[in-house]
Amino acid sequence: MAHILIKFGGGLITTKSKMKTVDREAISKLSRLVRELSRLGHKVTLVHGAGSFGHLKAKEWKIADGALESIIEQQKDAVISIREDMLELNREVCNSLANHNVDTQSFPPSDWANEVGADFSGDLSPILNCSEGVVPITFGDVVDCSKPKLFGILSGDDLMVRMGKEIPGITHCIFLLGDTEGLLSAPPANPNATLIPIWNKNQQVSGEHDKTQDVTGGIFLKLESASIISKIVPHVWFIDGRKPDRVLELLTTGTTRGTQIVP
Ligand code: IP8
Repeated sequence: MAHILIKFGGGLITTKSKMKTVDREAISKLSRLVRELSRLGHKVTLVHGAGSFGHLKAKEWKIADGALESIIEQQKDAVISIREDMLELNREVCNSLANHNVDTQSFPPSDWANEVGADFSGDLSPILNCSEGVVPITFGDVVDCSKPKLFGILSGDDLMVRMGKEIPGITHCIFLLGDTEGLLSAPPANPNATLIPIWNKNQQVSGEHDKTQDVTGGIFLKLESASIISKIVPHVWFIDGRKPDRVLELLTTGTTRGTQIVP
């Protein structure tokens, strides 16, 4: 049986441009997928992104830059507020999973992680030792950092790298995306963009990072993260999260429409 580490992209479970708009329909479809994977006997570990529950306020108050003397008081309020918003989004996801008979246990990074980037510090063992039959879930968050930064943004993509590397026995690592079928030859809005079925880090990509809405690294951070994971985890994929059946197809046939990331 497989152990599948899945990230629900923030753009898949929320509308990224509109403050705190959750996509319940998308989350419900993903919950059905997790139930089906569990029913088939696979183990699932989940990460989710922030979308409009994290990036918009983080951008407004420059949280990714760390503490800035001139706006520190507003930043401190924003840190509290973003953490609350992320807990709210996480509750949405967990409630939907519970409605589909999937038991979860949440691990909010602000409780257990420090520093940013894929080598952040924090003990993964509670996630690793989560009870049998319970799906552990964590998410991109604002975490405490050492001085002078004081705080920063830990992306769900960084969590994927640590977890992909350190959770023994992960067979599949899947990034579910909200607006594309996988990695494209050009940004999704370009009508000439075609799907790249298999990718390694020597292949150039002409991506785009929407800095107006995204305080972490967009597609580039995702690619870098997936490339690191592919050295350890056998099956690493970018798949269209609006088509969760493709994950089931991958598990049953060994392939699907999407982008496979190889070392
Ligand atoms: O959406 C970002 O996580 P990501 C977390 O996984 C926040 O990059 C709070 C913006």
